Amino acid sequence: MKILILGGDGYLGWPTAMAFSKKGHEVMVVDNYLRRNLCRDLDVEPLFPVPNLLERVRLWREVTGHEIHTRIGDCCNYQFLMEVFRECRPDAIIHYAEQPSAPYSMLNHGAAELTLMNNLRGTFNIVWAMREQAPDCHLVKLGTMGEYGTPNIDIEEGWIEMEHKGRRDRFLFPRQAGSLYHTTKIQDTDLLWFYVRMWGLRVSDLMQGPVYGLSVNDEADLDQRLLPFFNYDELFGTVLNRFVVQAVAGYPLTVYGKGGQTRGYLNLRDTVACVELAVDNPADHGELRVFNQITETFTVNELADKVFRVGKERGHAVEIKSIENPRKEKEEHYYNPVYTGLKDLGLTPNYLTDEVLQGMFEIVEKHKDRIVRNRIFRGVKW
Ligand code: USQ
Repeated sequence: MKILILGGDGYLGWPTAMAFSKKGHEVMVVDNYLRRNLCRDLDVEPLFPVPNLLERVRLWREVTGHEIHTRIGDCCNYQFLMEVFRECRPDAIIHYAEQPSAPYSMLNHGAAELTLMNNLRGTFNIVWAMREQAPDCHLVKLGTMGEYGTPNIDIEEGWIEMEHKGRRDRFLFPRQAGSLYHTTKIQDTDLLWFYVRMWGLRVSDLMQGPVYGLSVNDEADLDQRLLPFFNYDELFGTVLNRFVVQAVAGYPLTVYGKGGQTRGYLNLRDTVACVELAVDNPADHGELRVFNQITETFTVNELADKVFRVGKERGHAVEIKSIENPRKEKEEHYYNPVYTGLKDLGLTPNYLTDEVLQGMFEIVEKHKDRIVRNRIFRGVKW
């Protein structure tokens, strides 16, 4: 298949590009380096330097013999995007091209505006480019479990049947996000559902939880220049990745508030597997298909305890310290999402075992000297 990966330089995008290329698909990757530039400007660079996209593609070719095509540009630029579509003629589009950080979106007016404009304009342009250039193509869009928030009822897989005054209908599951970033994902879903109804587009919307991990394939394990970004800062690092770095640095694990916040988590390897499953089993014309893309749920305290135990075994002086929560979120709550769709398609999860954590520790320890402590917590308040 011809696979177009938008946002292909990122934490999820690059591993996805390697996976599809390895399987023999024709892959084109687009990125405008937004994430790299924001990290540089805000002094929150990842744990180790990552070669730019053109260098990574060269390396990938050397290691595997496979070609990945690249275009550096912005999905908010409709002309550029149309050119990409004309050139690639995709069978499937994987859309990661968004500002992905909740704390960044709450930083100040400029960051909030960038998040809102970038995420919505990008999605809007993609929908239009599909209609104009590739109406049969399947869009796989990265959404987030955070679209649902933490309601006091079970979270269904995207849709809910409702009975009201004796009549029934099916609706998108109610959504109430906890950051502007998460809100833009809700707005994306609304845009997509509108255009699916109007134009019969084929869309899979993946409601993903926080991702952890670094190991993606044998090639990157051997040549670590092929590894994805690994952010451990408050803005772009996800909680488990942060905790492992904190444990190695001897920085008390930053549990926000009571630590009872529960989320659905997944291994980076499973993100890639889920996206592959979605591409291999496309949505129909006029269908917005939603999957809850998580493999298990944990509270923040449970994650901290795991990192504490494995970190201690490896000889680190790990400490857990609850700090005042900079976010506005429930710290103790009901959380029971359904996540059977991707397993029904064949997902075999890589659960968060001690072995997986040991693997994360191994890589982080190699880069211990690069950890910059003042990147870990700055206290971006909601
Ligand atoms: N948390 C801590 N200490 C920390 C960092 C986070 O207690 O040092 C807590 C947060 O308050 C939150 C939970 O851990 O309750 C998860 O935080 P996170 O920073 O790992 O995840 P989040 O900001 O929600 O965003 C991440 C990704 C985002 C994705 C989302 C999925 O950055 O792109 O959409 O996970 S979800 O959380 O399910 O919405």
